[in-house]
Amino acid sequence: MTDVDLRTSILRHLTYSLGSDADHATQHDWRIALSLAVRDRLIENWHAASRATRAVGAKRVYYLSMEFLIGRLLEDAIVNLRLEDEAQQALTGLGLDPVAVIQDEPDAALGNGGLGRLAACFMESLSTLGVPAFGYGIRYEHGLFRQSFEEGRQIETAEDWLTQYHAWEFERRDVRFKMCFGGEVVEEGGKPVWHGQEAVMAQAYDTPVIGWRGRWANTLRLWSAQPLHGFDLDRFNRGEYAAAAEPEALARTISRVLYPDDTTEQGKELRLKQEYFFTAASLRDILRRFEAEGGALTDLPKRAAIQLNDTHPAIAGPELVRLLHDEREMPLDQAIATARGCLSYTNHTLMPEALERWSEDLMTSLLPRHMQLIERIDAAHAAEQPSRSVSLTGDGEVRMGELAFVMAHKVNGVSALHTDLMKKTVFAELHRLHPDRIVNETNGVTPRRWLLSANPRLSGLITRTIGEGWVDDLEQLERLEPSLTDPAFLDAYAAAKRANKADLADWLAAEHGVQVDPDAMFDVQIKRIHEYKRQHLNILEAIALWRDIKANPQGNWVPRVKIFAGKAAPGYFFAKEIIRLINDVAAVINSDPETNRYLKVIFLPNYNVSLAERLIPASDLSEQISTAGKEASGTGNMKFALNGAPTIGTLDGANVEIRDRVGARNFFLFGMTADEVEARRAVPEHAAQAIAADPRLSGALMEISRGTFSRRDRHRYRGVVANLSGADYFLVCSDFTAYWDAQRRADAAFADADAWRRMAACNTARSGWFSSDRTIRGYMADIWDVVAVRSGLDEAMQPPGSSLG
Ligand code: F58
Repeated sequence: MTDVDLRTSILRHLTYSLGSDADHATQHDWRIALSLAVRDRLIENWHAASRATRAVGAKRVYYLSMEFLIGRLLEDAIVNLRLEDEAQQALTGLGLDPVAVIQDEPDAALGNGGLGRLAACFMESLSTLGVPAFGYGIRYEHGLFRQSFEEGRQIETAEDWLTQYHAWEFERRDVRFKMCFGGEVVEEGGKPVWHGQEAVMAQAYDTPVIGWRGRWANTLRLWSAQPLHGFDLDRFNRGEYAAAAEPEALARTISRVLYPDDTTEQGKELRLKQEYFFTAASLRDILRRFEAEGGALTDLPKRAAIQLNDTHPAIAGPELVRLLHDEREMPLDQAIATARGCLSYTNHTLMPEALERWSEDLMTSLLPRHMQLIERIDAAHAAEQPSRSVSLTGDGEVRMGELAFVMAHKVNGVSALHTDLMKKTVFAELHRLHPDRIVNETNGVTPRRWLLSANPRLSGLITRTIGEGWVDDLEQLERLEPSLTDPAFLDAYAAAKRANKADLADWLAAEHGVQVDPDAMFDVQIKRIHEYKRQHLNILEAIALWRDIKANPQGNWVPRVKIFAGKAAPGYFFAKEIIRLINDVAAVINSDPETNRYLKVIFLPNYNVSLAERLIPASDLSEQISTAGKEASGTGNMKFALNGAPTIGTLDGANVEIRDRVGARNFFLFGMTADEVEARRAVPEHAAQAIAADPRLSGALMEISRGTFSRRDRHRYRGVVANLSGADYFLVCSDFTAYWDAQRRADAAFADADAWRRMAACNTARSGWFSSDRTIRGYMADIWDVVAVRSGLDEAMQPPGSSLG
């Protein structure tokens, strides 16, 4: 394939794969033709990678995740295959705008936020490192909902990425498994046998995940739910048209839509079905591969490392025990030990309401054999602990976190602070019983997408300065250190940022009709809307600042553009109120002629991976202001630091480690620590005290209460104000003054352009540790016990006909 030039290949695909021709082709046709032409360049390496894995009998990583927030695939493939120049030339030669063609691709939004994006970064790093791996998840027909605003309020509509031709996936007609639900367990020949009542087919769809330089590609295998039997012709012929199609519709429901909830999924039977559906199909596939390759079942842990991304696939424990014990006659204790040898579990939250629990009744009716096995696993575990202090069930519920913990040989947190808190809080007792089980693997992000591809100006400068080794060895960014005092480098650094900001300003004007000054500070908070992430703290500061500017319009203000983006779970009323408040405040502040030279507030709709790629390279200040102890890690924080936006933040999640690395002087720290938060909550009237002590805070709240931002409905935000001045669980008021002060420190620093560019460049130079390559190496050594399979890969790079071809 490599001998065919890209332009020829695009034209061939346009003609022969799409049946279109250059005169009539739409942007979409060109984009698909380009995708297929690029895809041709990676298929052989993809196959070579799996042949190399089989040839050496390598252990594989299986990453089980309900979510893979992969975003656009075409640009990623072009960048990783180093086809940028070729693609650019081919497209311009065809009279097309390369940017428009690339941006024609819809995001694959198969995730809610950080957890799903982490899975996508991990898949890319596994391929870059040459580690044999499969990602397993669900091929949702509809990803995360699309967000728009109506009078400032969030409106959700269905997302439909799959209505377009999806150039990157392959349906595997030969990989399908029957999955059962419900029914009963009966004794047959002295053995319990589960007879499911309802069944659906899990159909595999594969997407190649290409690593840096295309040296290795792994597979993302997503399951789609399909009916077991086709269409019911008898019923149709009897005139029962709807009924004839019913079984199909019902079966497909399972992979129809991604749950958008940020809270517990209790009582949602469909969610439990989704979890079991993809987990069980994946395990079936893993065992099929293992058995095809041969080996004693007890050796499964030597060949398969199965990582559970949160508790959503925690049913893997009992299911694997069932497959080994019930279906393959391994003694129960050995089955439990074998399953544990394979399984490990990543925790992403300490918030009690987000820890999954399923009612025992639901579990019994949907998965009767699993409920029995959970009881057996619980009993076996209880026998090991004299105090019997931990139980997998209680109050009529199955505790999925505890189940995942007990069935895993390693359990990890996602930042140093989070892991420490896991040991002290949610898993304190289990940690005491199994002191070696919990390990920390601080999150990371892939530098290919989040720096090389998203920020070509900065990555070009870095490559010109230190060479391109940093792309897959991000700690080489340290080599920028001597340049941090070189005025020519700093000028170029600042020029790259300024150009990114000018591009963003143009886009904001063209797409959203807002004018912003590219020399203002771009202050950005983009993430899910949640009380603990405290977007309301940010907007309160904006209101207070606006009041201060109005009181002294001649003052020496540092111009700011506050940019927000993020979705609220459809059922999370308070989060939706925060969105509306920010939009209402923006409308008033942006149209105030007295202040709008200095302050603008923008809430961009429909936050997704592509929007993040646009915003982060153009940001000056990164808002990471969660209540300490609540954000497990954060990964956006790393992307901003890497792209030269210093953080204003609390000592929470990975902020702590970012600050340790970039240096305290290059980080605007504020707020209570996790310990202080606990103590403060115990103070009676803590919010009222904080409000009384800070006239800026009371002024901002007063402005909201009196309807300044909701003139036709003065009481609109009564609930928000009551929450903040009452329980204020997330301590917005108690942290306000410290936040205000930190913002003014940021203003002062920004006003000194030389100091600011040094601070920004320092963030880039010192963030190399936050690569997901480093994180994956940690999992490989501490949890999975796998090694990379790189030998033969350079041959795999050869055209067909080479030794591996
Ligand atoms: C996030 N969790 C953490 N959950 O909040 C964040 O601190 C961390 O950096 C990230 O994981 C990666 O470790 C998260 O994104 C979800 O989106 C769940 C999806 C399923 C429903 C419950 C929330």
